[in-house]
Amino acid sequence: MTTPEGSGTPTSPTLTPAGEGSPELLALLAEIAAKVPPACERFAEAKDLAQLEEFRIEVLGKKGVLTEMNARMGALTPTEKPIAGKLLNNHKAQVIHALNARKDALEAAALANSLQAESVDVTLPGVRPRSGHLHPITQTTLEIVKIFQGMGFRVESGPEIETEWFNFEALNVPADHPARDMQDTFYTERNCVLRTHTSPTQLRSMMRIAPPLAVITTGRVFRCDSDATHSPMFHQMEGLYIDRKVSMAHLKGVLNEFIRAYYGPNIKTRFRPSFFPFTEPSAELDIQSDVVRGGWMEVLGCGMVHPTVLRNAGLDPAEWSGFAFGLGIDRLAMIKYGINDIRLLTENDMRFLRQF
Ligand code: FA5
Repeated sequence: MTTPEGSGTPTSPTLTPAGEGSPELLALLAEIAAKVPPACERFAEAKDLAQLEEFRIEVLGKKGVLTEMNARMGALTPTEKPIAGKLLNNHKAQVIHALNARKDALEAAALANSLQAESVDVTLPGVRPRSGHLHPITQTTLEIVKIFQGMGFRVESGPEIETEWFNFEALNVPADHPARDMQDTFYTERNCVLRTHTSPTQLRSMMRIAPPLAVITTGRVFRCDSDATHSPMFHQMEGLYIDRKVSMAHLKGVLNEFIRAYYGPNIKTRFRPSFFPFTEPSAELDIQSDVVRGGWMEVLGCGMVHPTVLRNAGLDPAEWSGFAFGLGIDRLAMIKYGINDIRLLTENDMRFLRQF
């Protein structure tokens, strides 16, 4: 019997010349013929490599059918052993061939599947990475700074932690003023506060720069305050113009010019008389807008710099006069973009911020 490995059906080796053998041999030969071909067919039925391995163990493993038949050869006579051994080896070769054939087929199918799953369609349009942008408050700040720079104002800065003197006293805010109450102001260490407005930079600028001067400052300010139009941390822009013979008309002219430049010609505004300890006379400016109940949003306080403040900065009120204003940048942005709650600006919700 010389079947090439894996091809054709192995033929039975010759028994004794009389065609007889021991009962053990006959039983073993019958069992080989009965069990091996079904084992080969089973391999062909394996669904995947894991199942094929299960079948391999059942047939060729330590307790497998072929291994068990091999062990039974010990009970045969010395002349029968080579007969059964040869038959068994031939069948084993056929089993291994069937196993390998199925393994190759399953591996090829698995490879084809994974190639299919991992395939990339290079003709599909790419996914554009999302790029960030400036926060709406930063955008608003840059825009309004540009407008004032265009009118000749230069940008100054001041600290967020201020002495009480710069934040209050120098600005003519007396010790018993409600703004100095712990309820309204964040106190840090002795004699210092988180600045409640950008007005301290009026003093710092007048003390640093000889008049005439036109300066603006932007930055964060802090107050114990929170609702739809009040935030405990918000942004102000301070403006200060000092020269000889400055009047309220100059102030109104500059503010009107700014509001038209920022919102366009159709915006509606109104000036109201008001009071600030550091300006006399004082006023507030409201802008008509649907974002607030009542339809008017206060956006800034302003007035003519108080003589006491000029004196505190070392300037003679008989010679120098000027105007100052402090506007809420967050509120300007609310009106521009139709934001009805100031807290949205600091919640950092990307769905909100992506709109700008
Ligand atoms: C002041 O802060 C004065 N320093 C303004 C000023 C400067 C007057 C120079 C005269 C001369 P007021 O507290 O009104 O004023 O605040 C100014 C603006 O800041 C308000 O009109 C408003 O737009 C904004 N603002 C005030 N409080 C808050 C707050 N809690 N949240 C958001 N914006 C606020």
